[in-house]
Amino acid sequence: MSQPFNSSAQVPCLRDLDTENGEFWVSSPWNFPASGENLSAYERNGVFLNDRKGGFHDVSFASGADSPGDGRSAVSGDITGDGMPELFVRQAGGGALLVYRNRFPRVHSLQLSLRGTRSNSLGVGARIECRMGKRVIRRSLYPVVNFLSQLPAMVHLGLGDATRIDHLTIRWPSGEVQEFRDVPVDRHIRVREGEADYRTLRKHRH
Ligand SMILES: [Ca+2]
Repeated sequence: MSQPFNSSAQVPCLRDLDTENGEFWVSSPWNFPASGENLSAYERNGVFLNDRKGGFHDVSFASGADSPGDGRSAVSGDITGDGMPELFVRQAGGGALLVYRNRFPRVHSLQLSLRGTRSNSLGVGARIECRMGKRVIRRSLYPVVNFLSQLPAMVHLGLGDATRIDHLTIRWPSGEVQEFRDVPVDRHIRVREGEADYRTLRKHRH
């Protein structure tokens, strides 16, 4: 349509609809949620579990998050304070916002926030490397992760059964590199660029 930001615009249907076969027409795209129609044709959302061997398991039904709604974005973040991120799904039909509490078996984790001094203040663009024995996890801090959705500017590291981090390395956008050894887990820590010690903001609830 020629005026996508005109919320009162109406576009007439171009031909007769075959309603018996489920065809529908919504004359303004702003009216999809109100009309109850569903652009995804009630296709169910999918959830896939990383098996850490290069594959994924389809756990859509088992997770309970296989909503038939018209999903637009999904992000995850821990709102219960136990270190296990919840799943948030924003939909245009079938419920505007779905929140799925994380009931997977508890694993160890670390939340890491950054405060830049030479770099930008939230450390956006920093690269984080986490070593535990032979296992290495690499993440970048980018708080924008999905369509019209945003998470706090932190990195959430799922650590499995590891109870300590041998080496935690932060490569700041400024080029500064900081390394910490033998870092305890199950907490939210904050690292300030250039400071020798990190600060523990909160320990995860048990
Ligand atoms: Ca949680």
